[in-house]
Amino acid sequence: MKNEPAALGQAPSLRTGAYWMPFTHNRYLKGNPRSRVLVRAEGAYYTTAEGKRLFDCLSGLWCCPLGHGHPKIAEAVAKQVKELDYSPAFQMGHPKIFSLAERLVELAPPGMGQVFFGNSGSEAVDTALKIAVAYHRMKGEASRTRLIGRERGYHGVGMGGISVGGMSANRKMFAPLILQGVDHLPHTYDPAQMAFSRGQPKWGAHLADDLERLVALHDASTIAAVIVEPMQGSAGVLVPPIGYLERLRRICDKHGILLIFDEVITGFGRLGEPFGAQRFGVTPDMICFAKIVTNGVIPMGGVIVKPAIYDAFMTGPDTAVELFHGYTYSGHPVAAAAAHATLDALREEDAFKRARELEPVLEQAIHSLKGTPGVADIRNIGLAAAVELEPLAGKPGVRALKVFERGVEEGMLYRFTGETIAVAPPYISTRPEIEAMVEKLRVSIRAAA
Ligand code: PXG
Repeated sequence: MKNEPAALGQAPSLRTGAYWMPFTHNRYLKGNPRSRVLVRAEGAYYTTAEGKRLFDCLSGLWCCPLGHGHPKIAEAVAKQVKELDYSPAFQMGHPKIFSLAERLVELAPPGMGQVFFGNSGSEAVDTALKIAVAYHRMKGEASRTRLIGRERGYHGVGMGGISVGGMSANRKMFAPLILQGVDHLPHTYDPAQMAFSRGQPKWGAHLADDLERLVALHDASTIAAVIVEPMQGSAGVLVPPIGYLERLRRICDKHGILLIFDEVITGFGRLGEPFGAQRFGVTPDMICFAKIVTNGVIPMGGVIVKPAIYDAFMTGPDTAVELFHGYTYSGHPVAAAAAHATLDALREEDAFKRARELEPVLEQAIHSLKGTPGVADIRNIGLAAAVELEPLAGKPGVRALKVFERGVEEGMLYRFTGETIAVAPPYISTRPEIEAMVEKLRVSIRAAA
């Protein structure tokens, strides 16, 4: 945990004005940027422009669980750039993307068949929504156009994603752009019933029955798909109640509605299994993925679909394009090489098992924060946890910001949004590192009172 000499000569004089930073308080950060500028990363640690080492408590933004600078991935990327740096995505392919699709299908729960590639979680979600609507049309049910999301859901920032998403801050500014014909299930979080739950809350499976209410309201013949995150990540680790996802699956089956799991965060071991689908024992019709598929090194996302969905499009003359959708960088060779190396490393390092082993360590440590002044709730599952803070009077969000800033002083890069602090440490973390992450969080919360 030794800090390195300041600046490393890489950010000598920083001009910040031209960069409009995403999901960031630009003015506040630019007032004192240096502690927020990262210049290096290695393993589970970042180094700031001030030379401070920070433990990577959220694995980047949930995407780098194998640690930074992974030699296998770095090597695969470098080799691919020299061998085949780009290959046209339309009407052409390259060997690594065909074999990657096959590997992803194998990793997914039984019954999935094909993979459509994009470059991010947002693209994965918009792709899945488009496939859902087009699928019903191909099947002769063109009236099935309605999409059902969930309150507090986060499905990226595309027009489709914000429409099915359920976070008002991400929607209200863009209200005229929100898709028509979208409805939402209630979220499953009720602190009166489940505060300080460990893993899945016992209460709340019945909330899935709200889908029956929406079917009665709109009629099944108008509904294309339901999209949910198996575990709501961005909303602050909201864990599905026991039996909830099973019930959603049953209701979707009963009414011919496609079930989409947005596994952009829960995919590739975050919950100790390849996907949340396996962790919860529920197989959706489509799985959106991104992030960990390349350990965050090169952008990649996509959708894994059941063969029945793919097959529905494979009609008409075989010289006709079947789906009018795709991106210049769909199945990018360098991303594909990074993904192969990531899947190799996940297997060789027995990473899903490692995540499972660390789950109780994180659970025990994080719940020890119960009783710390200012802590309103603690939730965890897999190698992910969130601490909900009581807002400081008249200053929404400021307590979490203060915890974050103190965390940086303590050598920890926590993720703060609203009143929550989220952690999802790398799978390569050690037990002492996870315990230290939580101890420093205790110190930081106390200091932010
Ligand atoms: N779906 C889900 C479930 C996500 O969590 C996206 C889609 C969008 O992915 P892209 O690659 O387009 O950003 C996400 C992204 C956080 C945090 O701190 C979460 C995300 C991104 C950045 C920060 O919780 N999730």
